[in-house]
Amino acid sequence: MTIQSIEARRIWDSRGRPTVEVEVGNADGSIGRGIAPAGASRGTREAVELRDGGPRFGGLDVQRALRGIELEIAPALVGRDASDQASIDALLIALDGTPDKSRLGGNALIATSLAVLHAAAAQARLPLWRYLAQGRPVQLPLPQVQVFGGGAHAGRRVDVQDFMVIATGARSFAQAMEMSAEVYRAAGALMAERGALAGVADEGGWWPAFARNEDALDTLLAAIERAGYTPGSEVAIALDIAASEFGHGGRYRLALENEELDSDALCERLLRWLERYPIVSIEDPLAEDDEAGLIAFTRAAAGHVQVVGDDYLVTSAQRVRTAAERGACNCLLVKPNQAGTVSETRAALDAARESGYGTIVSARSGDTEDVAIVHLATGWNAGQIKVGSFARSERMAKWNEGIRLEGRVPAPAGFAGRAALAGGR
Ligand code: 2PG
Ligand code: MG
Repeated sequence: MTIQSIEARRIWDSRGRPTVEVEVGNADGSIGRGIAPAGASRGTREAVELRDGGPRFGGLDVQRALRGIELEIAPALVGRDASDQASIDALLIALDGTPDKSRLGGNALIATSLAVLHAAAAQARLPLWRYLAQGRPVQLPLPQVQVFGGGAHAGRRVDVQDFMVIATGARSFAQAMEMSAEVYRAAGALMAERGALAGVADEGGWWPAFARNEDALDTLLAAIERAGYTPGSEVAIALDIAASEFGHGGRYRLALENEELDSDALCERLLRWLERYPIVSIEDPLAEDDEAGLIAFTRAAAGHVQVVGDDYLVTSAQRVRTAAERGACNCLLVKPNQAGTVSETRAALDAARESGYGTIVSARSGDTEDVAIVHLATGWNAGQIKVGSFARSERMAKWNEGIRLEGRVPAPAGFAGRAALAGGR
């Protein structure tokens, strides 16, 4: 069955910014749709988004990306078989011709690549997760749910970007949602009692009106307890430090504490947090350019905690292999738009698995109603998923899709649960 049409359009993401949507139509009438999300805290080695610049929409319009799809990508793909993802992605990479996908744009490429994947599943008359599972048993992923947003998602009100919870005691995806909902609600109540409730950050987490980064941790711990859960065994903490946002060249500037730390001092600070709080997962603890720091931190922490690479690994199979050889991180954050195509995303996930790393499929801070990542996380059996907080429909659409899928995944596979965490705490 062949691709008959490719349509690209500008739609709008959860921050009200332009983004790319692609619709692939097959000869049998089945269609697939893909949407590019957008990050705010980005690794420097991510596939580059093509934006127009100029005065319109803060320079963020995507007309050039749409034109590239129309004039170059569509003519090359029409007549090809949507189920041949590998060769279509190879063609997209060759057409673009740059190492960072900056000519046609990572946003154009990932929207197209995802649309082709959806079209292939539609043609096979299968839901995406089932198409990807190819008959293998899969489990619903263990979710990381944000409670407070910070960093680049909250005007840098606090330095740390994501204060999240993991329902380590949950026995199903639906139960993990219930437990996360109670903690999110309790955290909101605590903020309201202090007169510190001030709306939400970009991913729906409560606005981080805190005087110190550690106050957010204390409040998160209090929220877990107020919700009636035992910290650690029932609900644990996950952090995304997103240290590349406040550190370069081994110097880290904590604006809230008005402190400058070197790599060792930040490591020590974070290791102290690991002792004091029930933290089971910590992402980008050091900046992407601080490999020595990441290795040192991993050596000290990876025996009992998941150390996640996002900016540092940028969903690249090659970077995962190198990191594994050098002993940095033990878990990969999988973001399809960092890689730029579905095949490269899958290759990074495979490399992580081969290296004994955990894997977390992740949304971006600028996202849409698209629920594809829930299908990727489930169908690829990634074990974990990160979507943002427990509010705003671009987030809830994904959590709700997970609940739907859980009803369909055949027993006894079920739910990955805390066993999916790397680092074995
Ligand atoms: C991250 C993501 C999601 P962004 O850093 O992990 O929280 O943020 O999409 O802005 O990179
Ligand atoms: Mg991150």
